[in-house]
Amino acid sequence: MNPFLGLFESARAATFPAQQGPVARFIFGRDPQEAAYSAGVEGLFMFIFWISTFVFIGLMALSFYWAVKYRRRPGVAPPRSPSHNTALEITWTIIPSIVFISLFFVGFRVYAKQVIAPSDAVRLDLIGYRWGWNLYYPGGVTSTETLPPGTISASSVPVFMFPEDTPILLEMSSQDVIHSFWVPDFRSKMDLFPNRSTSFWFRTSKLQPGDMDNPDLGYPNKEHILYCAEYCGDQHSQMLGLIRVVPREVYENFLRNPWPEGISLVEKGKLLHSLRGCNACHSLDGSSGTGPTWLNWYGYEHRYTDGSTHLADADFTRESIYYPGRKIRSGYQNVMNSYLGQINEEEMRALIAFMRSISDQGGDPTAGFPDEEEETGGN
Ligand code: HEC
Ligand SMILES: [Cu+2]
Repeated sequence: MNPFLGLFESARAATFPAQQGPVARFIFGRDPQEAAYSAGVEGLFMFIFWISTFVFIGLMALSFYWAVKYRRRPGVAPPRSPSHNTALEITWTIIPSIVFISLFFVGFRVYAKQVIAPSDAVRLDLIGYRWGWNLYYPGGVTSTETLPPGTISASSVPVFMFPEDTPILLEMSSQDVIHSFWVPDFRSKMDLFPNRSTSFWFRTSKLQPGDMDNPDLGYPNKEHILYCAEYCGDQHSQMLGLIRVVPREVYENFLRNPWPEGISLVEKGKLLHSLRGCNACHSLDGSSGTGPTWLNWYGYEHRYTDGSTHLADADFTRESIYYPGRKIRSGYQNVMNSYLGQINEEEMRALIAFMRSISDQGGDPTAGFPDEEEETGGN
């Protein structure tokens, strides 16, 4: 390490230890425990906080003291101000300079730590969209779990698993507008852009037997809430995720076998409706949102802005999901993104089975895959 940097760093570490003090706890709330999470952001914040507090209290005390000491008194003529004092002027130049320059070095170090990920970090792709997150694990695996509505948000929230005690590098981009990855527990955030990639890294904590943020899981885990910190439209406030740090075996098991055991195609489709964010625009209860409801959609004829009508069958569903701009449903805007390359064949079948299952014209969704046999309903 550069000896100059080392000097400032050890000075900072000696004055402000990595352990969260009572004031830091008051300001930040929950202790992230491991300084690695926050790349020293919290320490840097407290460093600046204490310097500012010290200067503020010092200045206020001195002004008050002098205001009293040199107040106007009857019979005492005001003394002439000194024109200058070399020793004093040098002191008040040099001391603040040292303080500010040290802030630069300490800050730069934290910044560098934060932008340069360790070379052994696990790289994962994170895509932000209106209004949700897709995290792609190796082999195209995506999250298969959501928190039910009402747990931390009015809508369901995807759960993203990460192995414990591992550096994670997220390669991020956005599908539509600017979003921002923000996990308050990590003390830091990073924007996601539609036309550029950005990255964010953090180290997950080493789990202790007592780490049981979700006691129902039966194994140690820590949970952190992920927010979007860049206003991105209607349901920006619901653009949440849950980051769950789990033991390595649990993570590896998930990669091998992402779907819960014995889950049916229809249930899978129902999960995908919230996991892939379709729920932001498509209701299941007949109410229309940004997009048409899925209730009794499949197997019926619908009207489109070019004046045509179409039967909602398997083929048309596939086209609507991969090429949503081709036929715009009357009364709606062309705001749905194409899911080409993001929803694979298995997931498409699950979605179709689910849409059939909630339509009284859908036939029996378990009777076979719609693209493999004659349609049962609507034709
Ligand atoms: C940002 C809002 C939004 C999201 C997210 C969204 N859609 Fe849509 N979707 C729409 C809108 C608006 C329409 C109607 C306009 C059109 O036909 O393109 C639509 C139309 C559709 C249609 C055709 C409906 C019809 O009557 O023709 C299907 C099928 C569909 N979406 C499926 C999905 C699936 C599956 C997902 C999730 C993987 C999804 N949508 C995510 C807004 C959205
Ligand atoms: Cu957003």
